[in-house]
Amino acid sequence: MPHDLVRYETHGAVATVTLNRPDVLNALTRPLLTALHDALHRAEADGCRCLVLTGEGRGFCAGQDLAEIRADYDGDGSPDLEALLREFYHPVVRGIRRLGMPVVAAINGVAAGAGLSLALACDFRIAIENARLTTAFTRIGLVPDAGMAWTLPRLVGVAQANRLVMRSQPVSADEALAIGLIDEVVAGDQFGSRVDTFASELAAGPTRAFVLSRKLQDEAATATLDTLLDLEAGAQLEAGRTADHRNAVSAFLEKRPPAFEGR
Ligand code: LHQ
Repeated sequence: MPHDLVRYETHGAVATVTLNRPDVLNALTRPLLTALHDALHRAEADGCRCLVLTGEGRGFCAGQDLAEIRADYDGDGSPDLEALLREFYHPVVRGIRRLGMPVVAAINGVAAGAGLSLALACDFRIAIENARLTTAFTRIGLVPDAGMAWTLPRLVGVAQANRLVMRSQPVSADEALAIGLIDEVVAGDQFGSRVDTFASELAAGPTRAFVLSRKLQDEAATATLDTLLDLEAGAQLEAGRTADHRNAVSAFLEKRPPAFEGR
């Protein structure tokens, strides 16, 4: 992994991936996005069962590093943002949505632009109480990217998504919770321990069922009911053949708590 643009640590079955450019609120550069993509694969290779994405310092992520792309605007003034997205952002977004374990965004501070997009691509969002969230894109004359036009309206509805994108005002953690943009707000002194507990609980869960559920719900976004019913039959066939399912049924019938192994 190049340098420590992204820190990767494991505790038990939880991988924590920390964006590590605190001086610029963890703004995203090409090398950082590559390192993030590598870290996702590493968590899978290590057999982890939950991944936490967070930021070093006072920010979660300020989106694309605008200084990095500035040079692209010299010359004829027509930067190829499509190539930047396709080559560096899209693999990360797909990597998160297809990761073989649940993913938690631990939003430790401001999240802006594609930084917010990354948080929205995760399965869960826990924010520190003083976090601010802003789409930021239209403020610099861009459209939402890194999947936000797909994730945002699914979380908060089209009207709120439209307001958040076109007005682009920062939203507090409390407002974000109220509109469904995030799942929890936690006081600063309890943030780390709450994230640890949340992630450990997920890591002790039925990992295959979690991942299949995410996939099914993503597919449902564009499927007809008939198509979705076919997809759910296939997913349930697979879930039904996991050891976790069989063991959990036995545990229920024997009136003891299940012990999931993620397979
Ligand atoms: C930054 C950044 C930053 C560089 C803070 N870059 N340095 C776009 C283009 C192409 C293709 C791919 O996709 C995208 C997606 C995008 O993400 S577009 C959106 C890009 N992000 C933004 O427009 C957000 C820009 N940042 C801000 O509006 C503010 O910094 C926020 C609201 C995030 C935080 O405000 P403050 O808490 O007041 O912090 P600050 O502004 O003082 O920032 C601290 C430092 O971080 C500062 O550097 P300095 O040397 O003065 O201490 C900023 O220049 C630097 N920084 N964001 N995106």
